[in-house]
Amino acid sequence: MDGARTEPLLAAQLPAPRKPELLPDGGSEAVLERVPQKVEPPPLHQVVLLNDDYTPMEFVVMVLQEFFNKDRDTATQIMLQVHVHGRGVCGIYTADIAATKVDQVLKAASHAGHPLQCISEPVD
Ligand code: TYC
Repeated sequence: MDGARTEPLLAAQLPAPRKPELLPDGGSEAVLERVPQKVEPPPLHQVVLLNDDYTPMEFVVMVLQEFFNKDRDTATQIMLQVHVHGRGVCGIYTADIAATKVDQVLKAASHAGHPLQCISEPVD
């Protein structure tokens, strides 16, 4: 016999629990320092309307008011920017929200029978 124990230890045979160690300040409770979290802001995406020759200007203005919360003057300016320059930014969002906006615009355009195109792209 080498003295190795084969029976399970009874509670009474277990070593007594160690006393919590005293901290240098004499207290026995640890205080965790708050560690500043380094959280990056989410990448942003811009929703861009593209020009075409067929979608009525009024429909584009309505889309900008309805889905991008623009007032009528701002919506008209953005629509004209797209009409003249080929594209225009409707708004800047997180990726999920930008994708939802694109979906809403494409569904509304398709429902109304217009070829209006809308994309989302990362903001640099
Ligand atoms: N070019 C269109 C027209 O002359 C108007 C238009 C503006 C279409 C913006 C799309 O994203 C657009 N009826």
